[in-house]
Amino acid sequence: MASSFPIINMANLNGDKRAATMDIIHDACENWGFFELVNHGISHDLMDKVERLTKGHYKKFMEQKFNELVKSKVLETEITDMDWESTFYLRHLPESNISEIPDLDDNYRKTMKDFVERLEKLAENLLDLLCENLGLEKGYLKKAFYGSKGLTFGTKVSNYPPCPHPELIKGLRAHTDAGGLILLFQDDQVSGLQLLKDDQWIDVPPMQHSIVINLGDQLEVITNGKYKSVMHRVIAQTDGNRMSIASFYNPGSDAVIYPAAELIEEKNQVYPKFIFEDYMNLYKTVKFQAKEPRFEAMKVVENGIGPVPIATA
Ligand SMILES: O=C(O)CCC(=O)C(=O)O
Ligand SMILES: [Fe+2]
Repeated sequence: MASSFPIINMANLNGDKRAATMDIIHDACENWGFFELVNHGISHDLMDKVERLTKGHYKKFMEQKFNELVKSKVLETEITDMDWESTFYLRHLPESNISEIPDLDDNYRKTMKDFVERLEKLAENLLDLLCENLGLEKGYLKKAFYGSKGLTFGTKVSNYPPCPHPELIKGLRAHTDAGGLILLFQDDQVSGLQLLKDDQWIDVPPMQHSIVINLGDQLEVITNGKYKSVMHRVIAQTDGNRMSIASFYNPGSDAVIYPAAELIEEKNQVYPKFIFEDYMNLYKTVKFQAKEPRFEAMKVVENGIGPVPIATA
């Protein structure tokens, strides 16, 4: 199937190309962990506004802070405990904290609220497409994420400023995402995001008004490994400031995550059952390491022997 980065034209889900488009999504989830959406239904005007306000906000409130922070860093040898990025976080679900975040004007707050409402709908729609491809009943994945207070949805707003020595520091070190489904609005001019496929780093191509989707560790667990979360990283650039707005559609903190019974063949359950919050607590300490030891550690917890620490050196 797709030998170059998978691009999904969502308009094709409504006509005679539906089956072929669903196949591309399935292949992307199995073999790439990533795909890029066009004609996703979110208005280009809204995306342009989000981009303009985010870039303006960076210039006004973030750029100077970042420059002061990096002034004291000597870039002579490789730096592996820091990323060349400037970020802030917004939470939307279970409760929004947008009104409490400083330095956002009313227009920016409202625009981000509008944008993430559309992203939430898009995420729900996509999860149901995944259910269809997996043979799970509609709504299965949303329900699996739900927990007692509902799922969590948040946005990391990042800028990756120009870097004098991209060979010595990453924009963001390689990792898989811990959660469910990630929706990324990335800069259409300045590139940098790469994913690992067959031991090679492949660029995720910037494309105007597209939304990049990737799968987090929880979807790998729930699908019993049919779908995979994939390592990705951001390479810092010498020129240009890269904007990225990553929204994380994740399980609720007390959601119990485990492989769907329909996807366990011949009792071949290879993934553990755990509470999402326990996974996140582990993830925070080992984010920039391989995911497999995390799954193994959760199995030990499941079997009542743990928790066991993962070697971090
Ligand atoms: O900025 C990007 O393109 C990717 C961000 C990312 O991978 C993350 O925040 O987990
Ligand atoms: Fe990520």
